[in-house]
Amino acid sequence: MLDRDFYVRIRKRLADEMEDNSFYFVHSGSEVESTNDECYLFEPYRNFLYLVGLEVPDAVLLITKVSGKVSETLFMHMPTARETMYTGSVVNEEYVKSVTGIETIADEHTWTDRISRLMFNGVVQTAYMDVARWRMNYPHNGEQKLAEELKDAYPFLNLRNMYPVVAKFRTVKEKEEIEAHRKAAAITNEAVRNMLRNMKPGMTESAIEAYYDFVLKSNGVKVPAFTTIAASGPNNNTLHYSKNDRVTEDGDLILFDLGAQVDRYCTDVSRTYPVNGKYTERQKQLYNCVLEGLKAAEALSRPGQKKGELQEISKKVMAEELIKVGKISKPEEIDQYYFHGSGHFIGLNTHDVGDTGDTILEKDMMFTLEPGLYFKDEGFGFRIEDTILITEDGCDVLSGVIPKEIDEIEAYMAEFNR
Ligand SMILES: [Mn+2]
Repeated sequence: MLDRDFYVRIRKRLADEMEDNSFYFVHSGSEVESTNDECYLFEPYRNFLYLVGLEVPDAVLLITKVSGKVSETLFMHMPTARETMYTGSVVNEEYVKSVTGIETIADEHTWTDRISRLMFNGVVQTAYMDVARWRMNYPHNGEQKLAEELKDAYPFLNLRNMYPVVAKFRTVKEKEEIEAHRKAAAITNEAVRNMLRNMKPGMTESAIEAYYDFVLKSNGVKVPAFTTIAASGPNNNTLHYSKNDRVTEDGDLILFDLGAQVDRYCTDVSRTYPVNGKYTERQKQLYNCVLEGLKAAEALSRPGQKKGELQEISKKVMAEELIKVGKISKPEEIDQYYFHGSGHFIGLNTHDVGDTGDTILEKDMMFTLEPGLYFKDEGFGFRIEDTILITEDGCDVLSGVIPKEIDEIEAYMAEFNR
């Protein structure tokens, strides 16, 4: 987790958004059964994590604002002595207070009593839930169940959704978050370089990927930000390829789309490298069309720029480059080689929240740019993606140290047994 001051600051900002005589509640999410006695890896609800810093299931943060007075309570299950014996958990009340800055920690079962007391004198008429829904038909989560119970007991309650407000906060990073992002990018850089040092034709995509995983785990990153794509040869052209079981061949390119995470702050990077350390002349020619497209968009990434325009810029430049090399004759013909969006916000999610579609970039926003060109007819494709931080007057490409210039890539790979 980040420094306690961060969470205290964000909760204060949230409380400032609440009207008087109201309360806000956010549920941390629940464990989901997978098979037999196993559960899927726990994924905390990111707005809870953003406000509290703890990854515990079935906890609820309650912020009340009554007659101008703000108070915070965290309802959660404290590990019993027996549970601690099994898991070695260090979680107790003192620990929770010290990492979250929340002064009142309450047993999860006292929620009903607390809400009853809060609602009894009739002063509170508004409650803010925090619900993000990707699909209307997904099962109801803990947050929605709490909201339904409240509405059932207090039908007059004015229920509102704070999710978009918190999502908006998350689009502009605090210094602690940027620090975590920088660490994640540095680990990703080291991990990608470890693959470059060790890969050669004949290895499976997964064996190459293992050199990446080794560096992540060595740096305390237990799981990457998302499932690694290591797509060689014809698999370059499958956008979300993740089988990673093909045996690489001499002359193949391998397209990586990957990233480490630190405190859940993600990196998302794509690179397309020659497995044997050298691009063919044709590969170089077409690779540079994508690279120019990325660089053109990065050059315009600064405060005041419409985020949505950046991908059009990449596309326009790539089309010009493809015309120069004679691959296409009219700009619109690029559509047969380029068919996905280029870039998304990044943060506590790889595809992060808060992009309204007409976002104007501001200092400390973070996003990715990821142009690609996919040539089924040539047997290979490319994607090059960076994780970008908007600065005062431009941008800082956090993943920029991960080799993407052809000369740099070939020189680096040549240092290692080639
Ligand atoms: Mn991406």
